[in-house]
Amino acid sequence: MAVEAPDCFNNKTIDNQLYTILEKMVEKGYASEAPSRNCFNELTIDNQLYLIYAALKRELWTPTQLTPAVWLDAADSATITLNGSTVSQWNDKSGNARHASQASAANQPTYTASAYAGKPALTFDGVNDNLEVNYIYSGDKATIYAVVSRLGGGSTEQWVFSSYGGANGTPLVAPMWTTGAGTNEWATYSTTFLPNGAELPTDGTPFALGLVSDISGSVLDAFTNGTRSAQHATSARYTGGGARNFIGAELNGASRFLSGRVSEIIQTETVLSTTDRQKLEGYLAWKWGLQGNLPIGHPYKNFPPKV
Ligand SMILES: [Ca+2]
Repeated sequence: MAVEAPDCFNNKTIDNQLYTILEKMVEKGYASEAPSRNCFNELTIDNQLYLIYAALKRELWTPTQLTPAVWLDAADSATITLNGSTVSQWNDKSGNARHASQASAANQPTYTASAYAGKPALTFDGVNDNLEVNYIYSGDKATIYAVVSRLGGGSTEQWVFSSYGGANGTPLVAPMWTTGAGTNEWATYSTTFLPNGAELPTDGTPFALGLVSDISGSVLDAFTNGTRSAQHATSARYTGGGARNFIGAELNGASRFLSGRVSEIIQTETVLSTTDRQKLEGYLAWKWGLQGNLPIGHPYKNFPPKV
């Protein structure tokens, strides 16, 4: 995108022209901090240019910075095993080999290369599609973020990701949505639903949802597109049944099927700091074209996070 140069740029010394460039890079997020103008102007032009070059070399931030427990990314086609047009396996990028898979062709989600704005997703039919994730967790702290869209129809309650730790219990990081009982909200599940009060976006509209659970701290926070949409004071775990996790279905993989699309899922076994949570929100927003939905004042509203 071309930007208009300031009128007085050519009247400045080279020192001050370079400093103006560096200031603009800080504003756009390419550099985190500029030295004072006096310090900068005392450097040789070689070193001034090197400072700018080093800032431009900064890489985009990715979830590897969080050491995720599970990371599933539909934009990385190398992680997807197709069975014709459906997906038999979605490989975990965390390095932990917690892959998601489905052996039965009739129950495999469809790979949609251009689900919205040219971006891919796995499409779950709301009838029987689901993937089982090779991951069991019953610790105290967890964060899950997912980029999803709802397609309408199907069960009144639909699970995006069912997290289930068996007899030891699991944190309540199991995003689902419900259109039953007069609600049209996304929620999580304990022994009852915990709706977050956030209306679901229009069917077909992708959005980023997040759940942060700290059992020992009795905190369960919900986030929608970078905005905290609910807080629940709860120390509950979900216990009972077998320890299995599914995308697109309830804990047994046999009900509450998702009629919707999933583009990315990231889970950590930590409660993210605000700084890290906002980086994750910024990463997801810019990757999936959702940055316009971040709230005013979000640190990554205007540029993506960098390392
Ligand atoms: Ca099916």
